[in-house]
Amino acid sequence: MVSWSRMRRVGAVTAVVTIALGVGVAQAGPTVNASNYSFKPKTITIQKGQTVTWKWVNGSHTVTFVKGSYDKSLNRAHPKRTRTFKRTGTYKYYCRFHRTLGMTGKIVVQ
Ligand SMILES: [Cu+2]
Repeated sequence: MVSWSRMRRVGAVTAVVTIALGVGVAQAGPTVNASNYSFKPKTITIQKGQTVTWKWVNGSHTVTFVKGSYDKSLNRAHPKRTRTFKRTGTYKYYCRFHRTLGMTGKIVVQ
């Protein structure tokens, strides 16, 4: 039998955690490396609210999502791109220059 005071304490801690997450601070997430001619890892799974970072390794690429308007170049001048995923789902993306070479990737947001 859990005492009432203990239940209240657990409730308070839960409230604090919920508020902290609700502030909207992007949580760090995994990094995808973009090189000639692939994204590595090709598929990643993250939690809702996490931020993915794409890192330029070599060549000239884009991070272009199949759905939506996210379309960013990734090259020496722009060696890092980030996107925060607020909704669950599967997000497919590709490089506009090397899509036919199989330079595609997928983010699974749980
Ligand atoms: Cu490319």
